[in-house]
Amino acid sequence: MKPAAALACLAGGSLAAAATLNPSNKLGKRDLATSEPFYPSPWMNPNAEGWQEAYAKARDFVSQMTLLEKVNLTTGVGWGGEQCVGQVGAIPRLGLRSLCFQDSPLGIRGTDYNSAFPSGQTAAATFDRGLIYRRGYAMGEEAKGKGVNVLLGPVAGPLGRMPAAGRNWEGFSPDPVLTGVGMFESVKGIQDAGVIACAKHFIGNEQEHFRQVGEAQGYGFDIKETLSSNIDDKTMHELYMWPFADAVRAGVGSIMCSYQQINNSYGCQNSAALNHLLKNELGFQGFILSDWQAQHTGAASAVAGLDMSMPGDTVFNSGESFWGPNLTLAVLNGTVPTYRLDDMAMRIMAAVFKVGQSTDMEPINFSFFVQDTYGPIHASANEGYQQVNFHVDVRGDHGHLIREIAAKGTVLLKNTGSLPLNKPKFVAVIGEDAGPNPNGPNACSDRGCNRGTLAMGWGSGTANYPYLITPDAALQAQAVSDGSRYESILTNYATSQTKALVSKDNVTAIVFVNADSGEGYINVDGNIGDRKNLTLWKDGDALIKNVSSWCSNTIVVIHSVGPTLLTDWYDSPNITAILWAGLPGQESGNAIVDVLYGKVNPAARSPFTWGATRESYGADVLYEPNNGNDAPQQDFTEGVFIDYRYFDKANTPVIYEFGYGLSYTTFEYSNIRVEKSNAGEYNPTTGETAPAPTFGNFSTDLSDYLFPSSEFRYIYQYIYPYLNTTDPEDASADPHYGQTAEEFLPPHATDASPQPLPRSAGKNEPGGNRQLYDVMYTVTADITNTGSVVGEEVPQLYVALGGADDPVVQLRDFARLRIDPGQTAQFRGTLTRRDLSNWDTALQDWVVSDCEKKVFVGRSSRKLDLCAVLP
Ligand SMILES: *[C@@H]1O[C@H](CO)[C@@H](O)[C@H](O)[C@H]1NC(C)=O
Ligand SMILES: *[C@@H]1O[C@H](CO)[C@@H](O)[C@H](O)[C@H]1NC(C)=O
Ligand SMILES: *[C@@H]1O[C@H](CO)[C@@H](O)[C@H](O)[C@H]1NC(C)=O
Ligand SMILES: *[C@@H]1O[C@H](CO)[C@@H](O)[C@H](O)[C@H]1NC(C)=O
Ligand SMILES: *[C@@H]1O[C@H](CO)[C@@H](O)[C@H](O)[C@H]1NC(C)=O
Ligand SMILES: *[C@@H]1O[C@H](CO)[C@@H](O)[C@H](O)[C@H]1NC(C)=O
Ligand SMILES: *[C@@H]1O[C@H](CO)[C@@H](O)[C@H](O)[C@H]1NC(C)=O
Ligand SMILES: *[C@@H]1O[C@H](CO)[C@@H](O)[C@H](O)[C@H]1NC(C)=O
Ligand SMILES: *[C@@H]1O[C@H](CO)[C@@H](O)[C@H](O)[C@H]1NC(C)=O
Ligand SMILES: CC(=O)N[C@H]1CO[C@H](CO)[C@@H](O)[C@@H]1O
Repeated sequence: MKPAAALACLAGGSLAAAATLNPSNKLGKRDLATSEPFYPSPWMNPNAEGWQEAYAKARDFVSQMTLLEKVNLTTGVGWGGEQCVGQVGAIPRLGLRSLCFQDSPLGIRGTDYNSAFPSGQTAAATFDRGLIYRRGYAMGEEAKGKGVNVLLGPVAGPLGRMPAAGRNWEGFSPDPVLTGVGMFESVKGIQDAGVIACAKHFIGNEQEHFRQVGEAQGYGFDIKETLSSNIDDKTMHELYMWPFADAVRAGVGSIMCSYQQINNSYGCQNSAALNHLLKNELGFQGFILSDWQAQHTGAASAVAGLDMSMPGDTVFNSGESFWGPNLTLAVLNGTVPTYRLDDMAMRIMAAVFKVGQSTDMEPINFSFFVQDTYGPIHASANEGYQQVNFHVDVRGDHGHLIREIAAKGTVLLKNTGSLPLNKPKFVAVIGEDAGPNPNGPNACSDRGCNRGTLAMGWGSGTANYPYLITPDAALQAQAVSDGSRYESILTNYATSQTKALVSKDNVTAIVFVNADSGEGYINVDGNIGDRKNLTLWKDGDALIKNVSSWCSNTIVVIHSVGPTLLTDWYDSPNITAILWAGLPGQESGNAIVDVLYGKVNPAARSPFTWGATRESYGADVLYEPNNGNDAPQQDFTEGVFIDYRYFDKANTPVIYEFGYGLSYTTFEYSNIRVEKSNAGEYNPTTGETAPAPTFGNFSTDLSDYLFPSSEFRYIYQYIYPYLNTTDPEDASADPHYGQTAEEFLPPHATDASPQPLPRSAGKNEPGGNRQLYDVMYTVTADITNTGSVVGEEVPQLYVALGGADDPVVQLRDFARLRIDPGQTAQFRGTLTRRDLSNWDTALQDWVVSDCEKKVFVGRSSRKLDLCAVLP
C-alpha cells in the first residue's frame, strides 16, 4: 500500500460525520445536507444510440399533438380512474389508447392467470445472466398479454444498504455490479418482449420508515417531511447510481423517482438527481415518472426533470393534480417552457416506439381495482359497469422457468454429507413454512401476512399465485415415489409431537423457517415494511435448536427476504445441511425437491452477507425520527462500505460471506492469466447539445382549453388536461396562482439554449461516456470439476483498486459454468474502464488511479483462490 499515492487517487467527497443530536432531538439547520440546483432539464438527443428510430417516430407523432393532448399524456388520470395501477390520458384523435402502468418486479400484480416469479433477489442468487434475462422476457410476455404498456420493475433502489430494509428482496443485491447485471438483463428481457421496463426507485430509497408523510403519521410518527437520504457524490456514483447506469445502457424506457428526499430535496423534484445525474450524466432518453404520490409540486417538478405524474392526483382520489389543468396553465402562462412539455411527450412516445409498441394497441383486458368479471371500469368513481376482466391466461409454460430459477437460485450454505438425498428411509418435515396458508395462498391482499410457506414478500412488489406448490406437497410426492416414509408437522409449536417424531430412528428431519418483509403501507406483526429484527419469525431459531437437539440429521431450509442470524445454531454437528431458498415463487416445493434430491446440483451464491450479529452490518434502518417534526436525516456516512465491503473493511468474521455457496461436487481453480487490451486513452466528452426543440404550435386563448362540450362525460375525481373556466386563477384553484417563472423557478430553468455535455457522459451513448465501457483487461482462469458429478460453478472476478478509501475487494464480473466431472472449463472475465475507476468529485469524472491494482478469481468474496497484479 502506498499511502501518498493512494490519497492522491481519492478526491475526498465524503459527507461530514452525522451531526450529533441536540437535547431537543432536532438537528440544527446548518447541519442539513443540501442539493445543488441543476437547470435546464436536458432534452432528448435525436442521435442517442438505440433511440434514433424511436425518436423519429416520436417526433412525427408529437408534432401532431395539441397542447392538451401532450398534457394528457404526461398526467395520470387519478387513482382508480381506469383499470391499471396507473394510466395516463388517452389521445383519441390520434388513435392512442391510455397507456397502462402495472406492478410488479416479479409478475403482474392484482390480476389472475398470471405467474408468480421468484423475487429479484432469488434471481440474483443464480448469478446467471441468461436466467435473469429469461425471467425478464417471460414477465414482459405476461405483461404484454394483459395489455400492460409499462411494467414497474426492475428494482435497484433499495440497493440493500441495510439488511432489515423492507423491500430489498424486490431488487437484487447490495453489490452494485450484481445488481447492475440484474438491471441490464431484466430491462433487455422485458423490453425485448415488447413492454417498457421501469427502473426504480431513483434514488436513495433504502428504507420504508418515513418514506411518506401520511404513511408515517398513520403509524403515529409526527413528521412533516419525508426522510432525507444524504449521499455524497462519490458514494452516489460508485455505489447507488451504478446499477441505474446499467439500466440506462440497456435502453430502459422509464425510471421511477422515489418518495424520500435526497439531500433534503424530494426525489421527484431533485434537479441534481433527475436533471443532472440521470439525464445529463447518464444520458437517459426515456421518461421519469413519479412514484405513486411522490410528486409534491407542479412547475417545480416539471423543470426539475419529472416527465409523468403518477397516478396523476395530488393524493389518491383528491380530484386535484399538480399537473393536468395546472400543467396546461403553466405552459400557457410561460412558467413551464414549451420545450419541456414537448420533451416529456417525446420521451414517453419514444419509449413506446422503442420497445416496438405502436399506436395501434390491443385493449387492456384486466382490472387491478376489480376482481370480478364485471364491474366499474372507472373503479374509484364506480362508473362504467362492463366486463373488465377477461381472465386471459398469460402464463405460457413459465412454470418450468420459474422452477428452474428457483432451484438454481437456492444456495447450499452447509452440507456435511446428508445431501443430496437418495431414497431416504424416513423424511420428517417440520415447520409452518413447509405448508400452505390455510386461508389460501392469496388470502392476504398484497401478501400482507406471513402464514404457511413464504414464496414472496408483501406490498406492491407482488403478484397473485396461480397456485403455490408447498414444500410439504412436493416432498411428500417425492417420498411416496421413492417408497420413503413421510410425515410432516406444519406448525412450529407442536413441540411434543415434533420431539417424538424427529427422535425416531433413521429420520431425515427437514425444518422449514422464514423471515418476511415488505412495503411500508402494510404492517405485519409490528414490521412496518422494514423488519424489526434479523431473526427468524415464529420462533424459527428455537424450532431449529429444538429439532437439532433431538435429531442428528437436521436439514434447515430458510425462505427469507435477506439474511437472518444463524449464529446460535449453524455450526451444530446435528445440522447437516442449510439451504437458503430465497423467495422462490409459485414452484417453491418442486424447486426445493430438485435441489435436496440432486436433480439440480446447487451452484447459487448468496447475494448478500450472513453476519453474526445485526450490529456487524454497520448501517441500519432509522426507526425513530431524529429531527423533531422535520425530515428525518439519514447520513450515508459509511460511503461505499455496505454489506461485504463493510465486513471486509472492519475485518469482521462472517457466518457466510457474499458470493458463497456450495455444490454436490468440488472444483479447483488454477492458472490465472491477465491480458491487457488496447483500450487507449480516455477522452472526456466535450461539446454541447443542440438547442431545445419544440414540436407543433398552440393558441394562447384560454377558451381553447375548456372542457370540450356540454355532452362531455366528466368522471368523478378523474384528472383531465382541461380548464374549468377561462379565469386561470379559478381554473387552477391554487391559492398561490400568479407567480411568474422568474419569481418562482430557479435560474436557467427555462433556458432552451445549447448546453455543455458533461465529460463523463456519452456523446450519443446512454449510460455514460462510451470509453467507460472499454475492456481494459481480460482475466481468465481454469476451473476443474474434481468431484464425481456434473455441476455448475460461479467463478467470481474481484478487484482491489488499491486506494486508501477503496474496498478490500469489489466484485466486477462472474460466470456460471457447467462442467462435467474431471473436466476443466475456462472462466473469462473482463474489466472495463469503469470497473477500474473511482469517481473524482473535483473533476466530475471517472479516473483510474495509479495505485497498484490486484485482481482475484475465486468462489466467493472471501475465498479468492487466484490473484494477480494488473500489469
Ligand atoms: C448531496 O450532498 C453531498 C455533500 O455535499 C454532495 O456531495 C452530493 O453531490 C449531493 N447530492 C445531490 C444529489 O444533491
Ligand atoms: C384525455 O384523456 C381522456 C381519457 O383518459 C380522454 O377522454 C380525453 O379525450 C383526452 N383528451 C384529449 C385532449 O385528448
Ligand atoms: C388481452 O390483451 C391482449 C393485449 O392487449 C390482446 O392481444 C388480447 O386480444 C386481449 N384479450 C381479450 C380477451 O381481450
Ligand atoms: C393545482 O395545484 C394546486 C397545488 O399546487 C392544487 O391545490 C390545485 O387543486 C390544483 N388544481 C387542479 C385543478 O387540480
Ligand atoms: C402559471 O400556472 C401555474 C400552474 O397553475 C401556477 O403555479 C403559476 O403561478 C402561474 N403563473 C403565472 C404567472 O400565472
Ligand atoms: C422478530 O420479528 C418476528 C416478526 O415480527 C417475530 O416473530 C420474532 O419473534 C422477533 N424476534 C425477536 C427475537 O423478537
Ligand atoms: C423448544 O423446546 C422447548 C423445550 O421443550 C419448548 O419450551 C419450546 O416451546 C420449544 N420451541 C419451539 C419453537 O419449538
Ligand atoms: C444431536 O442429536 C442427538 C440425538 O440424535 C442428541 O443426543 C445430541 O445431544 C444432539 N447434539 C446436539 C449438539 O444438539
Ligand atoms: C371542475 O369541474 C368539475 C365538474 O364540474 C368539478 O367537479 C371540479 O371540482 C372542478 N374543478 C375545479 C378545480 O374547479
Ligand atoms: C437404513 C438405516 O439407516 N437403517 C438404520 C435404522 O436405524 C436402526 C437403529 O438405529 C439401525 O440399526 C439401522 O441400520
